[in-house]
Amino acid sequence: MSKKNVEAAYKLACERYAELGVDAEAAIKRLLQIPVSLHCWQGDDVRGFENPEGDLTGGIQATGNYPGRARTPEELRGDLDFVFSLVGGTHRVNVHACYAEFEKGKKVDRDELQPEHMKNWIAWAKRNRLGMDFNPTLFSHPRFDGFSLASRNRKNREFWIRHTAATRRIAAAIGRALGSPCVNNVWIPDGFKDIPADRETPRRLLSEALDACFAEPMNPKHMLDAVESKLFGIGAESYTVGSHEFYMGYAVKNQKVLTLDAGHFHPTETIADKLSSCLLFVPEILLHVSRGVRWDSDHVVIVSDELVAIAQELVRLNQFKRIHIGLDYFDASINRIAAWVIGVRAMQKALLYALLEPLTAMRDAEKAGDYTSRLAWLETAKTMPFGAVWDKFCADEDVPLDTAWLGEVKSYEANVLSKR
Ligand code: RNT
Ligand code: ZN
Repeated sequence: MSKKNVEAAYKLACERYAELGVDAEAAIKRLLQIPVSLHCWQGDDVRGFENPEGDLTGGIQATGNYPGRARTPEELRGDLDFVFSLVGGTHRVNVHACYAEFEKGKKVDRDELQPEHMKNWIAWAKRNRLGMDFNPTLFSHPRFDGFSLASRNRKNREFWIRHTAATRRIAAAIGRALGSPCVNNVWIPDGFKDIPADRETPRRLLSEALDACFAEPMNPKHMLDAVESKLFGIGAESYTVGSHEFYMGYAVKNQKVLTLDAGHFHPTETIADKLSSCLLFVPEILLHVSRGVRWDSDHVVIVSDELVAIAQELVRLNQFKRIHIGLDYFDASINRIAAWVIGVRAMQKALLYALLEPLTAMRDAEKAGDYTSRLAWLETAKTMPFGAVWDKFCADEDVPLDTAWLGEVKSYEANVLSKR
């Protein structure tokens, strides 16, 4: 579509939205201020750089073998650079500890990681004006015995405590260097395939282990601790140590950031409804926006009803400073760059859609007890010219429209990915 047509369609759209009391220009401005944290692990199927040829060895799984995954830090950052050229707005990058880099012959195990092992990521983020988030990697490692921080094996458990403590120092160094707090998210796969005889001991061990991990005081200006629950995992169907109740309790008691992953609840539960409750009791929330299909399948995020519900709740709560938006999925069955681009753009589209809803009219109707009008307004929004505003956002950000980015990804595939 020509620039002229984008502008013409946008002008008409602004007039239509104004009739509903909605300021489309203000919606675009607000969208520009909402950072989305891009997960680096979509680019290489969560493999990391410790053992690049090796497969994942436990606790997490990616499916698919589409060619062209990033094999080195340079390839991964290069792919991310390309993704950033296709998405507008403000962003952060979310990196796992297993993406640390070592000089030749100087590899250390995860419990000895230092900020210097992330220096290339930090320098790259700085150059690109990106914030960064971080995660201890508590899976795919010989010390993972089906359990990590909740392991009954004291040596293993202490190894994972040292690792998590090390990542907090790294996260603080990242946050200090980039001038923006780095959220360090703890997720563990620990659990049992079959019915446990003792559900309590692993949870007590986890609670004590977390206390040990978090013992060193950190400046919240530099880093924030987050904890992520899960309902079940493959091979841990009957019992997951770090359940929602566990971490909700832990985060409330210790005032930690609570991570809500859209794929980590029963399929009919939506995290959208959880935000307003959690925010009353925990200081901040980290979202892992994902798309479960029947289970926590980590499908690429699209503009689904669930995503729109999350975005609506974010806009209605209007507490963007307390809610960090991160993406978390890994699809190795399609072009990985496209997977990133579709997911980030979907998140932004859902936010823009929510920012363009006639919220004042809906709230007025609700206050007056007029639920008929509230429902009617909700439906009216669905046929408004949302796409014209989205195109204008993309055009202003100098990124391709929805009709054009795929062509660029296909060329990148032909020129870069297919040579790997
Ligand atoms: C796994 C969790 C976790 C991971 C990342 C890689 O079910 O969602 O957040 O996806 O740490
Ligand atoms: Zn997650």
